[in-house]
Amino acid sequence: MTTLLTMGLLALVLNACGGNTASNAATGEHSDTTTVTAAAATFNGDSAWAFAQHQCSFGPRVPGTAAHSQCATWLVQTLQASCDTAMVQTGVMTGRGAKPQAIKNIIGVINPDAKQRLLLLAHWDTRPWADNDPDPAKHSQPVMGANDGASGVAVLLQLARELKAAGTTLGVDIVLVDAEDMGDHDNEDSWALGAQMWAKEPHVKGYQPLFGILLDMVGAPDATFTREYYSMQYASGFVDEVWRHAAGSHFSSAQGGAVTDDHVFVNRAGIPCIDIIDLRNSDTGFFPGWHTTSDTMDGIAASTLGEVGQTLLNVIKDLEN
Ligand code: 1BN
Ligand code: ZN
Repeated sequence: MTTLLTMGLLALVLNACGGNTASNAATGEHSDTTTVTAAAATFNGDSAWAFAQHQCSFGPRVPGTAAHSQCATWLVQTLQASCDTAMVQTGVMTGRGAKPQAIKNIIGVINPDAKQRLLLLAHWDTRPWADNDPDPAKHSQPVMGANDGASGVAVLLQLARELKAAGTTLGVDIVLVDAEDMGDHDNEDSWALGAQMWAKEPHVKGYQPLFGILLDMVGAPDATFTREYYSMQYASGFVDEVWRHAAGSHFSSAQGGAVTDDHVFVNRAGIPCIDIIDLRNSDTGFFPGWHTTSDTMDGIAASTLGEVGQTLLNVIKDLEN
């Protein structure tokens, strides 16, 4: 059983997000405007970097820890500041013999009444075990998840802030999913638990956006966003469209491997969803610090976050037309 809690509907602030009406504060006159600045011209990668840093300042965001719960509170507040509505979907997770833990998907909605919608996802939890660390003594330590966790969330928080400033006519749903990274390599269904929960019961009944975009590990200075296998299987046309709007050289036209990431479960629920993920030629197929204690802010480049955020702004601007 999951519950959806709506956190503070700030109706007055919302109008500022909509961007398609104008009022004269001095005269009280109110008029509809036909021109809407679709999206900010330049995405601020430095501000996204600071959002990643802030997440890491709580410590590893492992379900059941104080850092997880404190970060959840901050994420809700931060989405509330930029979105029309913020809500939390809660559930219970069991895994690896641990006692059941509460998990939370944190959701921000922009333009709730718009018919044309885009779904944006990133996972905000971090892996409890650095089981790929070169030092086996560290395998039971948690991962800080600057790249694997905080980077995608940081881009989406900054994007929400910029959409609020610039205005958009598109409906945008930001879903920060929990418990992506609790999985075992021999059990596909043990990954992406928050996304599985959301996919069974989306925050709106009959929810059907145009597309979904998942961000995962989008912060490395040498990131390579190849075309992930499942994204191509389910939504190759949308992969092409997003890559056409790529705002820099980290996007590669090469085919990447297959990753059982959150988007797989969203696709299985009937929503075409792609994964912008750093997939490269390495031992693991991921960045060198993947699931190690080295996944810290030292490995995050504002320029890469900026490129991904700018690409999303470009896509949104195009979908508005
Ligand atoms: C992505 C980031 N994933 C975990 N951290 C998903 C994944 C699942 C990666 C299975 C490899 C194998
Ligand atoms: Zn991971």
